[in-house]
Parts: sequence; structure tokens; C-alpha cells
Amino acid sequence: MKFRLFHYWRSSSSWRVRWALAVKKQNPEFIPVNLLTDESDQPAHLARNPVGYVPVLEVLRAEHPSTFLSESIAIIEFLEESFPQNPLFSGDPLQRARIRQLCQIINSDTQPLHNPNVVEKLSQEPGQKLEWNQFWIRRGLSAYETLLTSATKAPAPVKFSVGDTVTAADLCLIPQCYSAIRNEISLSEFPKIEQIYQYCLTLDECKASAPDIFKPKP
Ligand SMILES: N[C@@H](CCC(=O)N[C@@H](CS)C(=O)NCC(=O)O)C(=O)O
Repeated sequence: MKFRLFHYWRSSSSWRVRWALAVKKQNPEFIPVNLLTDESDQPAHLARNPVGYVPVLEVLRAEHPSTFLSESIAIIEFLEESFPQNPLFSGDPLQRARIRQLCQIINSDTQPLHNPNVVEKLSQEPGQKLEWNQFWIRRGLSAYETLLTSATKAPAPVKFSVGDTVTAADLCLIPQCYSAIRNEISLSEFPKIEQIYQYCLTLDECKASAPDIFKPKP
């Protein structure tokens, strides 16, 4: 099985999947889709994902037509089931449910509310857009921080959202932190999240999948 990933360098949902592919030791072909020129809304991309978003994973299997998968969490779950090593949903059922809960706080309750196409409908005024984005990002990260606080007893710095290894929750959290910083929010407002962010940025797979690695060269 081989993969092509249609993505945008600065898209947080794309970073989640790039990072998952790196954890699972897969080496896809990366195909950029430029969100600044609305390439994701052009017929070629809508044929891959009718909702017009990145990321999209093209799954290439011998003697099968290509399959296009969208929705980053569905893609991560597919990779998890296909390549169980280095599990991203680890632990007992309750821990795995916590991982999914944290993923959805980012994926459903935070990121969609400041997706550029949503915010464009709200306002053309930069100050108003920033205020809107900050409101929803703070709301999501505050909830996430509260859940971390209740789950963590140790005084040591927190490295991961759940358990002792990187999980899908971290794959959602760290790119969301990157979006928070782009929206002029200081992570010092969320001390445990900030610790996880700082620690995960030292991990090889996180670094290798980070936006700056995929930033188009001028
Ligand atoms: N729930 C989707 C969200 C995908 C999404 O929102 N992608 C954004 C970039 S992070 C996008 O393609 N936006 C296009 C636009 O705003 O026009 C997922 O997890 O894959």
C-alpha cells in the first residue's frame, strides 16, 4: 500500500495526518493544495473530497482503483488499524475514549469554528476575525486544559495529553497550539498544554511533519 497526501503546509488538520504518517513510518508523496488560491474548491480537488478541505489521503493498492480518504481523524484511525505499531489510541477502553474525547474537542469544537472559510462568512474585518478566532480557540483550549488538570496528579512537567506516549490527542493538540499562536494567543494561559507543546516539538516525527518543513520555497 502506498500513499499520496494532498495537504496545505499551514493547515492544522494536515499536520495531524503528516505526523500520524511519520509515527507509522509511512513515506507518502506530498502534494500541496494551495488554500490561498482556493485550489481546494476547484473541481480537481472536489473530486477527491466533495467538501473541499485538506487533508486528503489517496490510498494506492495494487490492482485496485485509488481510494481518496478525507477527514483527518478517519485517516488517523485508518492508519492506526493498518499499522498497529506505535499505537496512537493506546491503553484500555476508557483511556482510548479519553483520547477520542480530546481529539473531538479540537476537531469538532475548536478548529471548525475558526476555519478560514467559516470566518470569511462572518466578517471581512481583520480585528473582528481575530477576536472571533481567539474566543473559540480559548474556549477549546480551556476545556482541554481542565481535562488535563483533572487527569494529571504528578508535579513533573506534562509530556503527553494522555498516558506516557504520543497519542492522536497530541496530534490534534499541537497543531491547534500552532493556530493559537498564529492568532496571537499566548500558550502561557494554558500551562499544561504549553508543557506538552514544548515537549512534543522535540519529537522527531513532530518536527518532520511541522509546517515550516513544508512551507513553499520563495
Ligand atoms: N474536519 C476536517 C477539517 C479539515 C479542514 O478544515 N481543513 C482546512 C484547513 S485546516 C481547509 O481545508 N480549509 C479550506 C478553506 O478554508 O477554504 C478534518 O479533520 O480533516
